[in-house]
This record gives sequence, structure tokens and C-alpha cells, in this order.
Amino acid sequence: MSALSTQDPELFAMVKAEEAYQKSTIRLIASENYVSKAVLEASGSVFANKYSEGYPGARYYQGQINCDAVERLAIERAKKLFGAEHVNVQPYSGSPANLAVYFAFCQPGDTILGLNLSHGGHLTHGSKVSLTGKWLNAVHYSLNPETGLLDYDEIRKLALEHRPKVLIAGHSAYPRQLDFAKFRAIADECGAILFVDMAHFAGLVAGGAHPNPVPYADVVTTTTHKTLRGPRGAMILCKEKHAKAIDKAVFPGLQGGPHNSTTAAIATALREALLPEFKTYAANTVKNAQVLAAALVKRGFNLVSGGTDNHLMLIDLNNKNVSGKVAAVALEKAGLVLNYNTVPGETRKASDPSGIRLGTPSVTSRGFGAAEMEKIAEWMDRTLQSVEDEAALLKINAEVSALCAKFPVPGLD
Ligand code: DSN
Repeated sequence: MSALSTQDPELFAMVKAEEAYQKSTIRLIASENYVSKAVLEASGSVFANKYSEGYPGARYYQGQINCDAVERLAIERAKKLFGAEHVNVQPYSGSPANLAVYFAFCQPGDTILGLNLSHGGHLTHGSKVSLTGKWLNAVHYSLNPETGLLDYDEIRKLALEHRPKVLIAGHSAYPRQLDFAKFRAIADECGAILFVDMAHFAGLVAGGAHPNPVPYADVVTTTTHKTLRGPRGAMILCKEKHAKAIDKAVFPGLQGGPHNSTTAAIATALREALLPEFKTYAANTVKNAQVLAAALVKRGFNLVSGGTDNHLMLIDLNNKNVSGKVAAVALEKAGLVLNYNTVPGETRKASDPSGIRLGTPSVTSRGFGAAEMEKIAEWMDRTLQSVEDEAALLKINAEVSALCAKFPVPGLD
């Protein structure tokens, strides 16, 4: 970064500070990761200079010979990785990708059925504060209050009662695998489009550590920067019969020119996800989450559904007498970075809810294993017992930094 360091030292210092921060902290945000150096280089490549409205071979601008090649490469790799009939790699991120799906299949006022936000759903699955909940008639299913698991009988009941145009499977905070055959059967019975938002677990699907929704769903969206470990972007995968509707919804329906440098980085991230070592990464991500979950349960943490079989955990802190926000702030001071989160049956405000969410994609990319998971559980326990004790938090922070120094950071070291 010699040009940046001389031309904009102020910004360069911020980049360096963030590098140091990402190296010296334990990053447990379930939706974050560390991309490779190759992905960083592709993200910063000259494709940032290009406008390419349209699709490969049918653009509204000349000079697309290389942009077409890049976009075709990303599409072919995504098709191969997930077994998809059609792929659109242009959505700017997960929320626009999900909007494109509704735009393709719904009219304003149509009914959609998805997972309740405080039970692990996503804003774009029809939350009242999102355009998706304002322009569509959103109905939500919840987790079973006894088990913390999806209740497929309730989903079927609601689907038959409300006859949604789109049935949504997917989440941003549900720690279990989804049964796509059951979702497909319900969608068929009520005549809905089955839409799977696999943003959180796409990398696990790619690495064979989670069932693949693509054979079951009409349409699947994913971001590319979570477990999939690519740049910040998104893709839509669908059956060939929906290809035209999806492509038209993305462009010209919602977006202008694609971010070609992101497309280039998606292509190279997908190459990495096709390598055998990505299977090991996906398996280790789940293994680490399960070790961490068990260690937390042993220390009295109340995990929604009692554990995890994917990359994330949702913890209800009501029995710890500390709110999610107070816990998250104290954990950050201790060097453990995660987010506060609503939990099923939430009684507090979303800005200071009862829970925290954490995941293992980043720490697994960094090479952490079972011993480090045990240590993280111990640090979390100590932190929550000392949320107001700055000295105790600083001591944990020093221990966290010492451990981090032993693990090189992908893309940076
Ligand atoms: N904001 C993302 C997450 O953290 O899960 C979902 O879009």
C-alpha cells in the first residue's frame, strides 16, 4: 500500500489500525470472516474502473471483453460448487439479493412467510421496520418454545392458512440445520415459491458440512462474505425457469452496473471454495462451534436449542443477570468481539436485548481448534462475572492478545 501510505497517510493509518485490531482480537461475529490475500487483491483490482450494465454478451456499454470473462467465470464456478442451474452474481449484497427475489415473484401486498426476526430470522424476511415488511404482507413462524427448534407442523399450518406467494427458509441466528425436503413439501402443498436464504451457511454447504438447498428451492440467495469467505457481495441461484425473472429483477429492476471488482473477488473465492481444503475448513468450523457450545453449556450459559450443528450459537443471558449489550461491550473490552442479539420470547428492546450471538467462521480460518474454544468459553465466563471491573477485563484482553499473536491472520500475515 505504498501509494496509499504516501498520498493519504490519514486513511492509511486507519487501515493499519484495523489490521492490528483484526490480528489482536478474537472475532466471533457469526457473519464475519478473513478473506485470503488473493481475494483482497481481486477486490482492489482495475475492475473497479468499469461500468457493465447488463449481462455477459448483452451489455449496454462497449469495452466488456474482460468484464464478461470475469462474470462468466464467477457464474461457472458458482454453478459447479452448488449444482445450480442458473446464477446471478451481481447483487450488491444480501438485502438487495432478497429484494430482487420478492421483486421477481411478488406484487405489493402479497403474502410472504418467514422466520420471526427475534427467533433468528432476518430483517429482509418481512420485518416491520424493513421495506419487505412494509410493502408485503409478512407472516412469521416461530421456534418451538420448549425445544428452541423450528416447528415444521406450525410452518405447514401457517402456510396452509395464509397461502404465501413466497415461503422463506433461512436465518441469521438459528443454530441448527434446515430440513429443505420438509420446506419443499410445504411449499408444494400451499403453492408457494420456495426461497432459501443461505447467506449464513453457504460456506458450510460449499464444504459439505450442511445440506444443500439448491436441489429443493426455486431460488436461493447468499452473501459471499460470511462462511463462504469471499468479498462483500451476493449471488442468486435459481432454477432455469426462473432465470429471466431473477435477472430482470436485479438489473434493470433494482440495480445499475455490477461491482466488477467484487465479481472478480467472488470468482477467486469460489475457486478456493472448490478446493479440497475448504471441506476441512467447513467441517472444522462446525466442530469448533460444537466444542465451544459444549464448553459454554458446562459454564451455565443458556444456548437457544441447547447447542449448535452449524457455525453459530445464540445465547440467552437472562440467567446471567446481564443484558446482551452490557455483555457485548464488556467482551469487546476483553478482546472478544461479537454482537448483542434478540432471543426467542424477547422482552427487551432490540438496542439492548437479552442475548448475544457468536460464531466460529473467523477463528476457524485463523486455525483455532478445540483447545482455543475451551479458552474462549473460560474468557467469556470470566468477562461476564466482571463486566464492571476494568482491570479484570484488561487482564483478559492481554491474554487474548497473547493467544492471537500465535495465530497468523489469513490475508494479512
Ligand atoms: N447482518 C448480517 C448478520 O450479521 O447476520 C445478516 O445480514
